[in-house]
Amino acid sequence: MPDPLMLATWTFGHSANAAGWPHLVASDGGALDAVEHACRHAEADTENMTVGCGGRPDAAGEVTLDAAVMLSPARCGSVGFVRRLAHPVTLARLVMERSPHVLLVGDGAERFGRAHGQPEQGLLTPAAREAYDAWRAGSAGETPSPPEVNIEERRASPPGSAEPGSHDTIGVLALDAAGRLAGACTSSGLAFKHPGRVGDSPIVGHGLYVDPARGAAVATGHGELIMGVCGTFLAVERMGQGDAPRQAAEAVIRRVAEACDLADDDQVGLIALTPSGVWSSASLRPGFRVAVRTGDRDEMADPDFVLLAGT
Ligand code: SD4
Repeated sequence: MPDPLMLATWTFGHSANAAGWPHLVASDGGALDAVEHACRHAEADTENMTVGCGGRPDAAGEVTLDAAVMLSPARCGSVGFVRRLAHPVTLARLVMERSPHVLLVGDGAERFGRAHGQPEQGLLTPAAREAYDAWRAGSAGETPSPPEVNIEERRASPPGSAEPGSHDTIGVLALDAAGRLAGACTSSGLAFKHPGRVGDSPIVGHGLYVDPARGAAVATGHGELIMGVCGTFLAVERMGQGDAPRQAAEAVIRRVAEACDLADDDQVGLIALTPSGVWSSASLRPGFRVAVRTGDRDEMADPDFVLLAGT
C-alpha cells in the first residue's frame, strides 16, 4: 500500500494541501475528495487573484473560471468560462459524476451547476476591480481593445510570472492509501485575457491528466504553451513508456521551449507522479514551487529541473 501523498502547485498549495489532507486520510475519503477540497480552499481565498472568487477579470472586466478533475481517461470532468459560480472544481466533479459529458462551458455549465445545487455568486472583488482599473488606465489612456491589449498584457505581467512567491493557478495531485490517484486544477486563467479565452486547465491532457496505469501530471503557467504540446498527456505517456517522473517532466519543458517562441516572462511548471508515489517537477524558469504533503513531510520544494535557470 502506498503512503498517502499530496502535491500542489505554488506556495499557496501549502494551505490547499492542509485543507485536502484530512479528506485524503479519512476512512470515508480518498484522493478525489482531497484534490477537490484543496482546490475549493484556493477558490474560496479571495486574496488569491488567480483562482476562484477574487481572480483577476478578463479584458472586458469579467471574471471567468476554468477547472478540471480527473481519475482516469474514462472518469474526468471539466468546466470552462464559468462566470457566476465560485467553485468550478466542484462543478467539474459534478460533470464527471452526474453527466455523460467531459466538458461543459459558459451558461450551460452554470445551468448544470445550479440544477445540482451550486449557488450563484458574483466573482469580481473590489481588489480585482481595482487591478482591472489600473490595467485599463495603463493602456495608453485609451479604451483598450481587448484582443490587442490582451496580447500586450500577456507579455507585460502574466499570472505565470517567474517571480518567486507569485500566486498562480492551483493544480493538485493526490495518491491515497488505497493506491488511487486523482488530480484537479482550477484557475481564473490569464489576467485580462481576451473575453472568451479558455486556457489549458479544463482541457484533459493539457493542464491535467491522470491515468491509473501510467501516472498523473498537472501543469501551470502560460496555458497557450502547455496546450501546444499537450503537456500533461505527454508527461504521463512518457512515464507509461518507462520514463522516471524527472525525465518526463523535463521532456515536457524541453518540448515547450523547442516548439514555442518564448517571451522573457513565459513560465511553465509541471508536476509528474507515478502510480506508486514517485514524483518530480520541472519548470521553464525559476520561481515555480511545489507544496508537498505526506504523513511526515509538509513543506515547499523547488523543481528538480529548471531549463532556463539563469533567467
Ligand atoms: C491558464 N494555465 O489559464 C492557466 C494559468 C496558470 O500559471 O496556470 N498560470 O493559462
